[in-house]
Amino acid sequence: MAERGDREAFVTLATNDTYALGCLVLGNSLRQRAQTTRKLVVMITPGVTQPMRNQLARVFDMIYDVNLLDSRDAANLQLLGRPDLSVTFTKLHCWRLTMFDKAVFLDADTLVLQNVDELFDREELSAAPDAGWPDCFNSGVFVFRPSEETYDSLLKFAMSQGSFDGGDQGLLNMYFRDWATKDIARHLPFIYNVVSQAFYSYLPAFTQFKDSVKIVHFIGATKPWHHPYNTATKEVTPLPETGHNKDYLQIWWDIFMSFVQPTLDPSLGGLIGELASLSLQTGATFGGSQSHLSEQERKLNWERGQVDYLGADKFENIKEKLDKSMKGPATSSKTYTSNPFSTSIPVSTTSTAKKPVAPKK
Ligand SMILES: [Mn+2]
Repeated sequence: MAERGDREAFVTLATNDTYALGCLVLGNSLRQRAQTTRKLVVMITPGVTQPMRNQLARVFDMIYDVNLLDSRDAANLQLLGRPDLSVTFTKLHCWRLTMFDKAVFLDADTLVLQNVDELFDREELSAAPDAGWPDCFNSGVFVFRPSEETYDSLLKFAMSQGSFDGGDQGLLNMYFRDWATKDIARHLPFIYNVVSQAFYSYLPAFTQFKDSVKIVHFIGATKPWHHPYNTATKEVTPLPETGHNKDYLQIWWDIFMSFVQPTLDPSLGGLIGELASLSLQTGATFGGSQSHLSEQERKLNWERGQVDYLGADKFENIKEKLDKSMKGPATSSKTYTSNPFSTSIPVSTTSTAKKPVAPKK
């Protein structure tokens, strides 16, 4: 019988190259900082390029390809007609990792500060309360048991019930609906999923307990890689209004510069290429602004419920866009470009698919 460490895994998900950056830092935080004895798995969609895939292979024990078009059963085929659920569907694939007895899912925007291998002693579904509505769990960190049966059941549930927030969190909270009341052992302490703005909402508690924090979650549209970083001082400057804690951002950047940046491929374009070209000698400051959110990323964030209310998605901008398209020439259909599967799924603009309005995750 295999060692327990081989039958249990931490699982994360990258839907594009930028989120793959988050996965790389997360993976290194688990290995270098937390010294985990368990396997590391990253699920990737076709939105991740080969060079980034190679990067991920340096850190993760297993790369698991998730492709919506690998339709396997009727429920999958039905989902093809429901692009609003496709991002949700992607995360559910973690239940198909049945080579593992138990697993812990971690969002790509989480960071592990201390060893958390004790999470594998918990049962499905264990998760920490969501800071916004504590009777719901936050789906950025959860313990689960891979099972094809559960996966099918989740898909069927998704098809019939949808998700109240349009994302995986709403769906999983509806599916595991007795989480809040049934068994306190399935409530992970908040220290396993501390939103990095926690110090802002309850400073005395943050001051009291910050040394016991084990996992940080950088919720919201702005991610650690969007903040400006100075290569001479090796310091990150948190963007105002994001509420991200500087100490946590600094740990993220320290891990990134030590273990990820040196091996990034400078030939990659955009944000990744820019990060790969960062030289410690020149003392350059890495950009760090909302403009680093590409149009596609921004749409993906929107779909995930990470709406940039104060920036690009603010009401005036949306209204302006609406006014423009209402005055503009009528178009019969166009390709929906806000999810990783967009290139393959043309969606009529008259689709009644509802826009998700998930809380920030
Ligand atoms: Mn998240």
